[in-house]
Amino acid sequence: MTRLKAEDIAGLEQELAAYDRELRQKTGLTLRQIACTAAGLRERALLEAVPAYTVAVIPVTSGLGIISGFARFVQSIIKHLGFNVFTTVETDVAGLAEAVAKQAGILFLADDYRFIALNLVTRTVSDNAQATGIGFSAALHGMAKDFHATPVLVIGAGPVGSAAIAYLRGLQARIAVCDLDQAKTRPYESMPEIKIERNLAEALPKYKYIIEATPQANIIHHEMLHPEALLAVPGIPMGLTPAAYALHQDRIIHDPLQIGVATMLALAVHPNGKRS
Ligand code: 2YH
Repeated sequence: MTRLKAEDIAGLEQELAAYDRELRQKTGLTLRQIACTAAGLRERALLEAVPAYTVAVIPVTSGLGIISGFARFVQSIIKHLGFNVFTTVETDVAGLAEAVAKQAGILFLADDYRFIALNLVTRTVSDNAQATGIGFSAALHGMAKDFHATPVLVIGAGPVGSAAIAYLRGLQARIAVCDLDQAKTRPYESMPEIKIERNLAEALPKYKYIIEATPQANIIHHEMLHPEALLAVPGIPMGLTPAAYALHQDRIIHDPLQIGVATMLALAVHPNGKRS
């Protein structure tokens, strides 16, 4: 699992409004609408939840420790969606105590392995990997529209890719999956509706809709991509080479935290307490 680095998120807080405009232009949906669509929550229901919840972000020092700017950026994404949110002064267990003492109803916290949102009212947990998978799928759906006619290739069948596949199945999309690790694609062998692609270089040019959910850098070169390819790229680092990214960037959705965090929040306030 990739651990974010401070440079992955540096400066993005100031660009949130511009990123939201970019999402709207590319997908027809704002960040909040992408999150709500992915979580199966009406946008109005999310906004109605605003007065009911204060959100706290708790920095966690365990493992490799604090990532500079991480908690602040998570806080700014949640604020951008309209919620009252603060970052605790204390970290770890003391931060949890502080968040509850200050009446927070939803807590965001991450160590090196998991990044979760806890809803203390509904006692539910939403998970960043799952939220990222479904959030980027909803964003790609906004860009692509006709998943029934044209198949979607999911590259990487880890937690993010698997969540994307589950979401796409719910949309009755035509799905193909490619992962170098055959153990990761094995669960899909018993699903005849899902095509398993064994060779990325051979598979890529055939697909117009792509979710790139691998932690590998520079595995996708420009020549491998369909000229009209639309890509949702939650993978960090991104699998496209810098040249491929530059040539396709008008057709790519890529961010390190925004869609995942927004979708975690929408899942966390879901009245049916959708669980990861
Ligand atoms: O980046 C990560 C992990 N790879 C989990 C991601 C799950 N999709 N964790 C962030 C660690 C943050 C740190 N503990 C902090 O600043 O609080």
